[in-house]
Amino acid sequence: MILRFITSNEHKYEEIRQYLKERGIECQWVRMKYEEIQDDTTEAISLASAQYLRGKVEEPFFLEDTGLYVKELRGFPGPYSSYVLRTIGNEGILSLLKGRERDAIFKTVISYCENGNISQFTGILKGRIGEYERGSSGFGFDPIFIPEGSEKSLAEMSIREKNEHSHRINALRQFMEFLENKGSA
Ligand code: ITT
Repeated sequence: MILRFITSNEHKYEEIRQYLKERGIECQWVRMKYEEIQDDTTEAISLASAQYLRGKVEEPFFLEDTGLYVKELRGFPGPYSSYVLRTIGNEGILSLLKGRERDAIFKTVISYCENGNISQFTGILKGRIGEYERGSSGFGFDPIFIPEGSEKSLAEMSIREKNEHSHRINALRQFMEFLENKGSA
């Protein structure tokens, strides 16, 4: 089967494409930027995006919304992650956290739309915010995020290494199980 993935973000597509390719599943990139609502949860934003695209993009399709949640900042930037990256950036987060606890999680919520029905799959990656930016692969917050049990930031990993534990792939695994149980993948 071919899975249609709607995103404007080439890195997200590449991570998902590689994971699916190794499992013999083809991923088709629908490259578009769509309107995203502002809400307090990643789940709600992901769902609203799928509802907005339903009827506009050929089904079945999926998309995902991702946020970085820093415990000490009570979950900030969470659903405001894009805006925060564009404004204060990784350096801004590092200054907010000087001398403070650094626990954080990444959360990805995939929304899959088939025959007008939307199903959601959530994946989490636990870790901490490093003391400074490290590494040059990946994108977004990768240089400041160190997964639990790792010495490296996500930006110091290859896509394959990042995919072993990432929020995105954890959500994708559940999505794949759902399709297998339905007999579609
Ligand atoms: P879409 O078209 O799929 O919405 P986007 O880049 O706008 O692409 P999000 O709103 O889901 O994606 O992402 C919020 C921000 O979090 C965005 O600035 C990303 O760069 C960043 N981000 C998302 N996933 C990440 C990851 O795996 N590692 C580091 N940063 C990530």
